[in-house]
Amino acid sequence: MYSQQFSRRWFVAVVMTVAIGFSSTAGAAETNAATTITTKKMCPVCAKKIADKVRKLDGVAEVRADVESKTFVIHPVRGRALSPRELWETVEHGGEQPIRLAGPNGTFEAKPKF
Ligand SMILES: [Cu+2]
Repeated sequence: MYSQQFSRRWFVAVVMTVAIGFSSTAGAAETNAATTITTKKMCPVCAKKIADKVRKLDGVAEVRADVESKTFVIHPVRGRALSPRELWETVEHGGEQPIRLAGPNGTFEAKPKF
């Protein structure tokens, strides 16, 4: 009797933790999701130049370039949406060819239309 009640309480506690954890993750994804752009090649010089250009775009809070994985991870200012097309073009104009963009608006393997 005692142990049954105990395990039921435990079960409720676990379910609540999972629910809270899930909803806070979902909330973060809506308002502050990062965009990851993968490029065909990436040299350190272009990576830095492109990161500096992307960082200057309106609504961008933080950019990290990783030469090893050929990716740029772009974080928006909280609550701001970034244009996948503008991000793609900024990387392209900086001298590297994007091959994939994954962000809150979806995943693209060609230049997004918006
Ligand atoms: Cu380069």
